[in-house]
Amino acid sequence: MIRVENYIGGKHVSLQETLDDISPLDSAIIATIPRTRNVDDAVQCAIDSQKEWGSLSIDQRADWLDRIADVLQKNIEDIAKLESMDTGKPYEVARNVDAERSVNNFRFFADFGRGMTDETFEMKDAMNYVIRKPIGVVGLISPWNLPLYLLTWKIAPALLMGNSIIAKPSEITPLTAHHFSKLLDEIDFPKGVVNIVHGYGPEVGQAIVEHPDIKAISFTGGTMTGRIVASTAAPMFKKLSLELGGKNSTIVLDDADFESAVPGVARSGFLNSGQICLCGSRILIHESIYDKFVPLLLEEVSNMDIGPVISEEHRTKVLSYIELAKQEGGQILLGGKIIDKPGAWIEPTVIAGLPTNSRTSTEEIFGPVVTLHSFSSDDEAIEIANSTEYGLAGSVWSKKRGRQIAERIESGMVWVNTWLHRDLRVPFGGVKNSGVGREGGMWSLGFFSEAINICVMEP
Ligand code: TXE
Repeated sequence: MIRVENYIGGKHVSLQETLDDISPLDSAIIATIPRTRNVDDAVQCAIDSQKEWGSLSIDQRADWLDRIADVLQKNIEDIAKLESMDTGKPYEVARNVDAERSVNNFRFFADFGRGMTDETFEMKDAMNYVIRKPIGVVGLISPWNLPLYLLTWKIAPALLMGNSIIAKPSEITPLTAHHFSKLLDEIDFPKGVVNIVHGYGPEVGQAIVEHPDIKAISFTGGTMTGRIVASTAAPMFKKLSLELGGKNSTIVLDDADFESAVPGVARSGFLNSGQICLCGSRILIHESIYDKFVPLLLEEVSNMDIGPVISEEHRTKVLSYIELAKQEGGQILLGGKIIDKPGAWIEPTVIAGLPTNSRTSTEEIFGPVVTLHSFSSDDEAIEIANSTEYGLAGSVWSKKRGRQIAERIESGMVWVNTWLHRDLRVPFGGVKNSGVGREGGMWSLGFFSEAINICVMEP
C-alpha cells in the first residue's frame, strides 16, 4: 500500500484524513492520499521561494529543467509501472506515451527557453522592448487520463518562466505526481518552488482556484468543472487556461489511403481506452467506401490491446451511453458489454446507425466507444463535424483533400492522415466548449508570464 503525501516546502506531509486510491485493474486499494482542504501553508512556501527562483536567469532555470528531465529519464520504468497501475493502461502505453512525454516536456521547454529571442519593436523616434516577468504563484490542476504527462506539460513552462507552483493532480491518479515529488528531492530541487497537494477537486481544487495569492490557474479537465473553475477565477481577474472536453470527428474521405487510415482511425478512437480528450469518437465515412472500410476497422479494433477504463464508476457512465445508444436506434457492431473480471473492464464498442445529432454521438463519453456515420459529400461531413458544442480536435484521412477539409473544421487542432502526432511548439487547445487559451511553445510561455513593454525615447 503506497502512502501518498503532500509535498509542501520541500517536505512530505501526511494528514489524518485520507482517501483511497483504487486500481482499475482489479479494484484493489493501492494507495491512500491526504484529504487536503486548505492550501495556505503551501501558498506561503510558494511565495517565500518564488523570489529567489524568479530571480534566476532563463538559462539557469532551463538547466534545472534539464536536471528534472535527467532524473525522470533515469526512473522512466518506475514511472511507467506506477502510471499503468494507477490508470489501468497497458504498460507499453504508460511507458511510450505517458512517461516518455513527461521527460520530453522538461527537455523541450529547457531548449525552447534557451532559444527565446528578444522581443523589440523599433519606432522612428523610440525603441520598445518586452520583458517577461513571472506571474508569481500559479495553480495547476490536472485530470486522471494522462496524469504525469499533463501535469508536467504545465509544470515545465511555469517553472521556466520563474513561477512557483501549487499543483493538484487528480485524486483518482496520484501516484506519479507523488513519485515526481520524491525525484525533486533526489536532485535537491529548490524547496517550496514546487508544491503538490492531493484531495478532492471541490475541496482542495476549489481552495487553489479561490486563493487570493494564486494569480493564475491552468486547468485541464471536464467542461462542467471548467465552468466552475472559471466562475471562481474570472471575477478575481486571475489568468486562466482551460483545456476541457471534446467530441472529436474523424473524417474518412472517399480517396482515403486504407493502409494508414484503418489503423490510424482505430488508434484515434481507442488509445488509452478512448480516455484522451483528443480521441476521435465520431467516425464519419464516405458512403462509397463505408461497406469496405467498416469490416476492416472492426477487425483492427478487435486486435488492439485495450485496458480497462479508470474506475467502475466511470464504466457505469460509459455503459449508460451504450444503453442510451440502443434507445436512440443504434446498432452495436462490436462489444457493448462488461468484461467479467475484477476491475473496470469493458469491451471496445462500435455503434452504427445513430442519427448524427443523437445524444450518444454528440456528448462526450470518454471511453472505448465510437459511433459510425456515413456522409455523401465533403460539405455534409463538415456540417456533421461542426455540429457539437465542442471544438477541440479532429482528423481527416484523404490523399488529396485533407487540408481544405481540415481548415473548415471548427476545432483547435486537426490532423491530416495522422493523429496525435505532436510538435510541442504548436498551439494546443480548443474552441467552443472545449476551452479557452492555448498551451505549447510560446503559448505556454506567454500564459505563464506577464509581458511588460518598455518604450525608450532618447532625450
Ligand atoms: O476531469 P475533472 P477528469 C477532460 C476530458 C474529460 C475530463 C476527464 O475530456 O472530460 O477531462 O478528466 C479537479 N475546482 N480532459 O474526470 O473531473 C479534479 O480533482 C477545482 C480534457 O479528471 O474535471 C481533477 O484534478 N478543481 C483535456 C481535475 O479537476 C476541481 C485532456 C479534473 O477533474 C473541481 C484530458 C473544482 N470544483 C482530459 N472539481 C484537454 N482538453 O486537453 C474537480 N476538480
